[in-house]
Order: sequence, then structure tokens, then C-alpha cells
Amino acid sequence: MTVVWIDGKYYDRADAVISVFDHGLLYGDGVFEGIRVYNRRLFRLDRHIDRLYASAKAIWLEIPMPRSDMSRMVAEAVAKSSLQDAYIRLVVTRGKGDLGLDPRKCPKPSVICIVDTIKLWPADRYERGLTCLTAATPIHHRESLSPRIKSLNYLAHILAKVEGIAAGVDEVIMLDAFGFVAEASGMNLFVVKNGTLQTPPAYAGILRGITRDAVIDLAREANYGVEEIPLNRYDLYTADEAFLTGTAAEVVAVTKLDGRVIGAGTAGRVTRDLAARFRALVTRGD
Ligand code: PXG
Repeated sequence: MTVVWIDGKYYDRADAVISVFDHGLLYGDGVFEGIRVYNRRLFRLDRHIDRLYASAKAIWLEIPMPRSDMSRMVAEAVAKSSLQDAYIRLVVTRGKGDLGLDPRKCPKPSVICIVDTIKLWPADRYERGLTCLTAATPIHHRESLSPRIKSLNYLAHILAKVEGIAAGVDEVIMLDAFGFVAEASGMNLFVVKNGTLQTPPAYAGILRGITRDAVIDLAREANYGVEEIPLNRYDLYTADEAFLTGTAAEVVAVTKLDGRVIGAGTAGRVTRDLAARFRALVTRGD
């Protein structure tokens, strides 16, 4: 069952509401995490908690509970849900304030934890791969709203997604403000070229995905080369394989981009191998 925890109390789905004066709603002023539970175990909870507190630090928001309490609360909410496999949305908003944007007028941030499930695409997409489009909307400039902050401002990514929906494709690839390939709407991107993985460097201004890091480790263990280098659309069009990684998406191939078929047009050998290794990792739970 869905479980919602807000600032110390559990609520039913229908009663799980926040104030219209919350700056998370008024200004997108807040941060969040998406975390998966496999077989009742939280996948890499510590890394998600670290990223949440780092995102909060970067926006000058002090989370009103220590990390240990946050981790305990998430684990308790998962146990309460009785869900074997789940998706958790952990949100920290600036809290209630007045109608001006000054964050000092918000005395207490709100903490929200939702335990539910998520499914992005039908199962066949994991075999066939996704059709994609390069969106005209770039991700935020890294010195404007750093893409490394997992903030409540997803409008650039949503506008990119809308372009994809209008064009009838499954997903979108976004460029950064300089025209380099950045990420998908809620996923990191890899290409495979001659058995080597290539992915944009985290410092260049993308979200450093926890799935991305796990896949890089798995690839190195399996003796694939891994290069974190700037990529252009040309590199995607001419890749042997391309795939996306994310907590919600897990590992999923990109088989068509801007009308070009990538590789053989179905999930490739390396993508399948890494998806299987990722499945084994989450099943093991370390
Ligand atoms: N880039 C962005 C912009 C993201 O939002 C990732 C990469 C992957 O990171 P992780 O740590 O999950 O491997 C994300 C992930 C969705 C969805 O519906 C995805 C995310 C957030 C909200 C929704 O796919 N974030």
C-alpha cells in the first residue's frame, strides 16, 4: 500500500497535502530524491541521503533532521508499506512562508516521504529500446541552477519531455548550454563504441546519477573501458549502442535517435550484459 509521511506523521493518500504557502509549490524551492526498494531492501540509501543533503546545502536549506533519523524514517515507511519492490520519493521543501521569495520567511522546511511504485514504459521497451529525439530545450547552465542539484525545478526537463511527446517518441536527449550531450529527462546517458563505454563527465553539469555510478563500477569489473568525456550528437548517431540509466528507468537501450537507427536497432550486447549485471546487483542488494 502507498505510505506518505509528512513532518513526523503518516497520512492516507487522500489526506497527504501541503500548504499553498509552501515555497516548494510557490517557487520550486526544494530538493528531492527518487530511491528504489528491491526485495524489501533500499538500494544505496546512503548515497541518496548524501546527495539529498548536498543538494540542500547547495540551495542554502538546512534539513531539520539528522541523516540518521532520515534513513530510519525511510526504512520505517518502507516496512509500513509492506511493498516488496517500491519507489520512494523523498522531498524537502523550503516550507511555509509568505508570498515573497525570501527563504528567510520560511522558518521550517518540510520533509515528505512517499512510498509507492513506478513504471515508466511497457516491458517491451526494455527489449526493443527507446525511440528518442534531441530536445531543443537545453538543461540549465551549470552556474545558473546546477544540474548536480536535484531540485524541485524540473521545468526544463519537462519542456524537453513535452517536445518528445509532441513528436511521438519515448524519451528525449538534452544538450547542455554549450551544445554537448548532457542527459535524458530523468536519466543519464551512455554510448558504447568498440566495446568501450562513453558518458558525459559529472562535473560538466549533469546530475551524477547513482545508477550511472553503479553501472560504471559494473562495467569496470567486467573489463569494459569507461571514458567520461564530452559527447556530441555525432557520437550518439555513430555509436554501436546507446543506453540510459536511472533509478526509475534502470538500464534501457536507445535504439533510435532523431530518425537514425543506433547500432542494430534493438538493445545491444553490451547494454544487455550491463542490464543483467545491474539486475544481479540490485537483487544482491549491495
Ligand atoms: N538525471 C536527471 C535529471 C534525473 O532526474 C537521473 C539523471 C538519474 O539519477 P539516478 O540517481 O536516479 O540514477 C535523474 C533521476 C523519472 C524520474 O520519472 C527520474 C528522476 C527524478 C524524477 C523522476 O524517470 N531522477
